[in-house]
Amino acid sequence: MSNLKNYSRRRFLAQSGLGLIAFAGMPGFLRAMEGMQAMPKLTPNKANPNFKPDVEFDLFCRPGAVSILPGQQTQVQQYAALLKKGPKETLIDIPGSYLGPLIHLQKGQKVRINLHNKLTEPTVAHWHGMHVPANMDGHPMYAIDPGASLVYEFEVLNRAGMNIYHPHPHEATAKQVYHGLAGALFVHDEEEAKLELPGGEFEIPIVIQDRLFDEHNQLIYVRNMHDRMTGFYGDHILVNGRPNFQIDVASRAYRLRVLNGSNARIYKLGWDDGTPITVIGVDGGLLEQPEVRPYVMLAPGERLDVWADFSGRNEGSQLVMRSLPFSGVLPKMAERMGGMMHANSLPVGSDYPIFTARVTKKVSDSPKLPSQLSKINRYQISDTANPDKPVPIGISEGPMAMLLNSRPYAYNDVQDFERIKVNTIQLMEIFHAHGGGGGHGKESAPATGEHGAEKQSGGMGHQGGGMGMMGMMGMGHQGGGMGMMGGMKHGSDDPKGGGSGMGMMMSMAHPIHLHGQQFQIVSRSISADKEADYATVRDGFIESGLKDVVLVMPGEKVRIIKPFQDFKGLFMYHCHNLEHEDMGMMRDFLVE
Ligand SMILES: [Cu+2]
Repeated sequence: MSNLKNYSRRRFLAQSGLGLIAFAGMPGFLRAMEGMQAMPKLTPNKANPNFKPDVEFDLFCRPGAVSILPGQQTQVQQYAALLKKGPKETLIDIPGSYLGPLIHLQKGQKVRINLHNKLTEPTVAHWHGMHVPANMDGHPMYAIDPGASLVYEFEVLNRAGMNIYHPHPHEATAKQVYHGLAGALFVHDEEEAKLELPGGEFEIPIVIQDRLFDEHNQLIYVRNMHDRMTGFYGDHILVNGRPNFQIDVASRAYRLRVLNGSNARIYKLGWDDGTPITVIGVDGGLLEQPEVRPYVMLAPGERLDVWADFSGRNEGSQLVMRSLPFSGVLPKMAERMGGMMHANSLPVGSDYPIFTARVTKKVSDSPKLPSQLSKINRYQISDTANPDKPVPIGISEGPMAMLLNSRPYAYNDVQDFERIKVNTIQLMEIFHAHGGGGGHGKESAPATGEHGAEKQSGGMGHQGGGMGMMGMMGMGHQGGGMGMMGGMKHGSDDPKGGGSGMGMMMSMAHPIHLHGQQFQIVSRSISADKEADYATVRDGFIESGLKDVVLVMPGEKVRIIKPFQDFKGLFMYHCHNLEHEDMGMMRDFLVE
């Protein structure tokens, strides 16, 4: 409380009725109060002379300017790459885009990537979806200063799939991704090659992002705490960095490699003429068999492999991929507060176009959709090391912050339940534990917990995230504090644990991402009071493939099985709503 300016600003916000959301920026402050450790600064990894790469390239992070909207160019940050060794198809630029080049790797390749920071701030690259050693995973502790370089060396162990590379520096991931630092990384293998799926010009990356521009075509980013609490939303949909994206297609089958590269926006993808979507893969690669759905949900960080067959369509016809209407992903409170802040002309869950496919050529031949795509090695709950005691991933939603397991991110703050034995398969449960940064232990337990996680996460409330923290900050003595406490108490007094409580008011959908190997989704369950909203999204979740992001809706509980093989060290788990991540909605598993 030494910062008088912050104090008066907070008091002002509290008195003006904005206090509840203004506290969203607190985790950094909480961390300071608790004396948690600062992120260490490590010496950047150098090339290992004994590592013989099959592929090597330089990857530059640098400022740039690109034409996105008509008129003035937009200042961005972007990845650029230079191949030093390996097949020339390894790197494919997307012309005119701020996105980094498409990286194509083969399973089994040894890869060296030299990351060069040409920005004016620290950065580090993370290979989202890739199973690599902890010190190659782009943990924030490996961030490098401007002018510095960092060498990554790893063998490609993943099966074929679409992955993402993006920055992961401490509390600056969202801003850097938003300004353009992101790209797609494809792994290919024999299982995929045998299928002879549409390739070359018939395989099209579709990276969906939303951005907000000022009158000079420059990117606008977070303006207030409300933008952080809900995540940041633009009002222009870009595909591969372009507005009003169109593809010209022949009347045959295409393979669309779709990635939601948005910071926070969730899409409900569907074709405008009601044609169902045929999905052949998700985050962790090909499904075993195609799935046909009326629509598919795609949250930040999630990928979709779509079989889009334009056979039989006439030259001149077009098909539009839209985001269809849905509800329930934003906090009810934010919906109300939203009206007082900056109204977005493209509300989440409204109906709007993503891109258009125009049939410009009639052909008679098309590849056929294989009925069997791949074989997935599946685990049973009995294969897990903890069938009766799932590792808890509690989504802690409070007026102060969005957190995981009631604790803001801090380096070297690994709790007992976050220690994982290497080469084990773990059962994990993601659930909403209401009462975020200031949450009380009682509500930290899962609403319907009948398992070990209840005890573990309940205990956490007492260790750090609970009332003690509120007392420590002296909230109760300051204007808005009491009101907030009152609201939270009210919530815990409610026998159903929700509806009128503050946690419930802040409850929203979170795309939860776990670093390292992909997981299976075992089960999802939704609380009865959320059924109506859930009905607008439920048919859009694909559970038959391997995932590394799962969208957890308000009132939803998701059980997953995740292997932790081969590598020891710190592996992050976090919300892939990137504003939430930077707010501290991130933790580490220590694999040992
Ligand atoms: Cu989140």
